[in-house]
Amino acid sequence: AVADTLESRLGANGVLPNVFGVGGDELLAKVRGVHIIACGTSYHAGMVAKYWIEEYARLPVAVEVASEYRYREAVVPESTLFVAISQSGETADTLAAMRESKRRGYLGTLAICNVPESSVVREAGLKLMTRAGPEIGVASTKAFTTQLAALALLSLQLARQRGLDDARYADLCAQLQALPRAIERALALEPQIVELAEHFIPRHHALFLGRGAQFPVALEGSLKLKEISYIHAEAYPAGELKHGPLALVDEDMPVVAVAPNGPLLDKLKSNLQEVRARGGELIVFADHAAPMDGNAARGHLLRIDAGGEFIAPAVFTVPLQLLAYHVAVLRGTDVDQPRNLAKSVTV
Ligand code: F1P
Repeated sequence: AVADTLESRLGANGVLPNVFGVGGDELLAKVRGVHIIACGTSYHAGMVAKYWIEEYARLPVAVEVASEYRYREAVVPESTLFVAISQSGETADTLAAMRESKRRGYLGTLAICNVPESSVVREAGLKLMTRAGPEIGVASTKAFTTQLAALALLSLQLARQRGLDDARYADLCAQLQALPRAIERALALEPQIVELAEHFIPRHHALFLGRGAQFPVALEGSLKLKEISYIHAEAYPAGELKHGPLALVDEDMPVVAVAPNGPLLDKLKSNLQEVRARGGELIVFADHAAPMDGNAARGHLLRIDAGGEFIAPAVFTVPLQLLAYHVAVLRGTDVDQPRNLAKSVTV
């Protein structure tokens, strides 16, 4: 699904022309800021994009849940792009936020969506379709990774137009080209993840930690666990632990940490040390190149070849989705039809 979403949009020299529709490139060149609005899993995808667009395009980005956005008087600076992300394109809150945005003086509206004939797509000026195919289960999975692929294309296009240097742009494009293969490598970790899932069976709570662009990935991992296994899960930026959630940590609390390689790794390792000191059971998903010394590696350590810092959030999502899936299977819940949830919330 991710390969399909990138296909015919990313060439050897970067993002191809008119990926966002006719006139899209010209409109994006005028953008001076971005507001992203979505619900649930789609909201988490938007949160990842904030890190990408701010880092690579140096444009200010605000991300908000659609159910709040439309009830407050958001300030819209000049030349701001409104981006609605929705798998179904029929989520009532997202649609209502989009209609409200028309009153608020945006430069334009971009829909990132999986259903071409949906209301969100019909009402947007620019569109970028994800090509996830039909989602069978209620909980979004490939919708999320394809949204990340689409948002990565948007980030690259904005970055290029805002003067990102050639070498960096080429490196980011090469990482994105390699994303489908990196996801396949992550899927191959399934046997190890089945074993990890057993640690959650006698448990009622779990904590997920991430830093930087991996914080929204931790949020998404905890949402998947909640949605399909009914285990209470919370996600925090790892540096927030000491500001409250550390009080929850004891030997009954599995703590899942996403530890990619990069400048935040050392910070994360000291956060993990705080968990370990309180007897928490650590399950660490770490980039294969991330140095995890003896102490940092204590607990359960699973190595992942993320294929680069840019695409790492999309790659690390996969083992977290598999973990939620296998915990749910072991607990005997209905993975495709979780209680109380609907695929598309149209009211
Ligand atoms: C938003 C969403 C999904 C979630 C569930 C309920 O849907 O929150 O992320 O998995 O299905 O709706 P959408 O706007 O992305 O279709």
